[in-house]
Amino acid sequence: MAQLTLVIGNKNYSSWSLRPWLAMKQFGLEFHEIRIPLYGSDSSSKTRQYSPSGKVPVLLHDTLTVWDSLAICEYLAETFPTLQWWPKDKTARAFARSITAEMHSGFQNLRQNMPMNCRTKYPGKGLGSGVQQDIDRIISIWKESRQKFGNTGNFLFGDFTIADAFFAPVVLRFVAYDVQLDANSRDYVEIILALNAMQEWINAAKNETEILPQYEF
Ligand SMILES: N[C@@H](CCC(=O)N[C@@H](CS)C(=O)NCC(=O)O)C(=O)O
Repeated sequence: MAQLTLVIGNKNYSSWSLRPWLAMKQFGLEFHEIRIPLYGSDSSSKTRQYSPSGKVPVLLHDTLTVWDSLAICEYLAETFPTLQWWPKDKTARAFARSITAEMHSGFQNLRQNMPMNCRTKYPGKGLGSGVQQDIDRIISIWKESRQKFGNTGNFLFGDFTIADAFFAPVVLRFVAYDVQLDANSRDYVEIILALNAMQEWINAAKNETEILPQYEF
């Protein structure tokens, strides 16, 4: 099997990069990592060496380039079909795909007002227009997933799936901005934070030196 290479942005800020990175770690895939700090003078030219969209993450595998976090996870699910990337049960899988797609295409208010930041805490900040609605919807997604499908484990569908990888950046946003959560969401936040891979990502983020003022308060 050819080597897998994942091109990512800054670990402190790049929420899209975290998703496939975490999924690959959780499913035990070995991969080479290329980190391109974003929004520097040469970031765009460096990113475009790998990414047709000029954005990260990008997966390189043999002669193939896959860009976009969801496309990467779906490609990995097809390439490593013995691993359980999505829930086994069809109903649970449809639900998992729906909430993953909802995360992928939605929650603009949360994204804009509460940028991911692993190393700085901004308690109470970021509650701009529409953010509380996004937070409420995420709390309700986590509750419904775990209640309906999660009784075999701690994650949204019991075992870790792509859906958890997609909500992991939100976990970091909730921690950074000290968002008020219900008991179920607090528990889920702790479960995700306790993953070795998450700790590895956070520690690496803390060691990064780039500061992007547009993502700081
Ligand atoms: N929908 C894409 C979004 C990727 C994206 O927006 N990546 C940001 C970093 S987190 C980026 O590369 N920004 C650099 C730029 O826009 O120049 C995905 O899921 O991968």
